[in-house]
Amino acid sequence: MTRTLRVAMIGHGFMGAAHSVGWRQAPRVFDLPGEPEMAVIVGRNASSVREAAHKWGWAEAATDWRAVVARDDIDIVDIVTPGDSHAAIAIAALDAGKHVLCEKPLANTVDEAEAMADAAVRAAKRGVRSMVGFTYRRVPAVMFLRELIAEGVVGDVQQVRAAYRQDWLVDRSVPLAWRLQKEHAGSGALGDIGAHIVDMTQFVTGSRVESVSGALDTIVRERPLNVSGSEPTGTAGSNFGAVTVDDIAIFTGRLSNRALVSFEASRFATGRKNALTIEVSGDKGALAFDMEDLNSLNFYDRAAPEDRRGFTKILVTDGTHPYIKAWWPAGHLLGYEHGFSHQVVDLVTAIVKGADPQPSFAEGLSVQRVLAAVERSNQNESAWVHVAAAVETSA
Ligand code: SOE
Repeated sequence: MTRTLRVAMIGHGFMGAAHSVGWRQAPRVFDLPGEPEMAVIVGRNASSVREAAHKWGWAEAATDWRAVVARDDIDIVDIVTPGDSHAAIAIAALDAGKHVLCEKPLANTVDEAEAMADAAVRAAKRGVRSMVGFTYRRVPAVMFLRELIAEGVVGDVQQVRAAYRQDWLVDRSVPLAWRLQKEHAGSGALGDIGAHIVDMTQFVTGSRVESVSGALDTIVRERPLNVSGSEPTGTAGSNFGAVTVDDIAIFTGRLSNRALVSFEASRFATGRKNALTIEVSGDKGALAFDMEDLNSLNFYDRAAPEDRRGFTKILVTDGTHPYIKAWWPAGHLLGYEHGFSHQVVDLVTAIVKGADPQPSFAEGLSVQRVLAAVERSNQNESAWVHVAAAVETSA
C-alpha cells in the first residue's frame, strides 16, 4: 500500500500559493512512491488562513505552528514564512521527527543556518529528511544544463555570468513589506533572488563560491506604510517606514575551480520582471539559460565548423529530458509552477526511499555564507572576502 505523508504548511503568502500548487499537482501527474496529503495550513490570522485553506485545498486551518509541529499525525512540515521564523520552525519540526522542506534563503543569518544544518544532521541520523526550496534547480532545462556540464560538453568552466533581475521596486509608491525589512527578510535582493543564482551557479558547475567582492545599494530608503494591511509597522505617527535592506547586489565570485563569476541581483532593473539568466562558458562551448524562456537552453559548440558556429536553441521538452516524461508530448510547454511539483516529487521520493534529498540544509548554509560574505565585502569597500566551506557541522 502507498504510504500517506501528511503535510503541514506554515505560511500562506506568495510561496504558500506556489507550494500548494506543487502539493496538489505532483501526486496527480507523477507516480509517486508516497501519497502527500494536504492536511493543515498555518497562519497567524485565523480568517485569512481559513480562506487560504479553502482556496488551495488544505483540509484544516490552524494558527499555532508550535501545536501543529508537535502533532503525531503530521509527517512533513513545509516552511513558507518570512526568513525570521525559518530557524525556530525548522529546528522544532526536525527535533519532533518531521521531515522539513524550507523556503530559501535557509535563514536570515549564518548562525541560524548553522543551527539548522546541525539539526538536520541530528535528524538524518533518525531517518528524518530536510530540503531547502531552491526550486529553480528543478526547472527541466536547469537540471539538463547541469547534466550537460557534468558530461563535459562545455569543457572546463572558465567563466559564469549569473543575473536575477526584477523591477517591482522602481515604483516608489510600492509600500513597505516584510521583504524590505532586515529583521524579517535578513537582506533584500541579495537573499531573496541573489540566493537563487548563487545556488544555481554552485549546482550547475559543481564548484563552490570560495570568495566574493561586492557592493550593495538601496535606492529608495523610505516607503509608504500600508495602513490597511496588518503588516508591516513603521515609526508611530509616520506614514513612511525605513527600507533596511539592499535593492541591488552586484558581486564577483571566485569558484573553487578558479572560474570567475559575475553575479547581479536587482529589484531595480527597469523592464525586467523575473529575468534569471545564467551563462556558463568553457573551453569547448557555452550554455545559456533564461528563466523567461524556461523551456529551452542555448548551446554554443566550439567543435562545430567555424563558419557554422552560433548559439543553438535546444527545446528541453522531450520525454528524455528531466521530469518531462510525466507531463506532455514534446513542445507542449511547462511554466513557473512546474518546479514546485518537481520539488514535491523529489522530496517524497527521497523520504519514502530513505535517501537524503537535495539541496540539503548544508547546501543552504553554504549559500548563506556567500550572502554574508557579500555583505561583509560591501561594508569593507568591496574587499575580497573568503567564504568558509560548509563542511561537517558540529552535531
Ligand atoms: C521563491 O523561490 C522566490 O525566491 C521568491 O521568494 C522571490 O520573491 C521570487 O521573486 C523568486 O522566487
